[in-house]
Amino acid sequence: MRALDLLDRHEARWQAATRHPFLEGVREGTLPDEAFEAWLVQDYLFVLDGLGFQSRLIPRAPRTDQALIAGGLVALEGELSWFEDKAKERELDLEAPRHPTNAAYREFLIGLETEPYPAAITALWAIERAYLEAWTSARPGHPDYREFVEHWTTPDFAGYVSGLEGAADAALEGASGDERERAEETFLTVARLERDFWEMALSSEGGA
Ligand code: HMH
Repeated sequence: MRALDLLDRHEARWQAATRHPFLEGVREGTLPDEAFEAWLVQDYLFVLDGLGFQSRLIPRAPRTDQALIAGGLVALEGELSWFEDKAKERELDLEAPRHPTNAAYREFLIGLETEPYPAAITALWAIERAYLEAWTSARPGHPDYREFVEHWTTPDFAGYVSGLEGAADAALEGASGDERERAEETFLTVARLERDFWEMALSSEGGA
């Protein structure tokens, strides 16, 4: 099994994770402000949680993957500053509580610590690939949101996602049947949580 096989096998669920009315709203400029603001605040908190997950993954990754994951970690830290700037421009408070959907995603990330490495790296690949595809579907993006679309569709980011795919493929290649099953399970959980994340944002009514 290779990472890309998971996309084929679970095409409908992957579509639901990466195509969403939220993203159409970003493309067309029809998104309610509250939805975008709720997404922005919650995604900042998600990236903070991602920083924890990714830093815990480095010591147990094979040597060949450590530079890739550490590079991703540094990019996430920079992304937090970027989110802080974007929140300031919109006068948003980033010290909000996590929405239950985001709290569930956080628990999943924490749980990945006890999953076999092939499952954890497959999850990381799926998380990043989901954003690459989702924001690509919103291209070029309404001018109000264009910088967000550009942020997750750069060649650099696409290159990072390819690197993660290679790491996931290598880990799956050497994985046991049980480990592959765990990887498929974490992939499906990422797909569900990504879809829920868009739903969360779109159903937010003010006071994000
Ligand atoms: C919900 N999924 C979500 N937020 C993100 N920032 C990414 C993936 C990409 O890191």
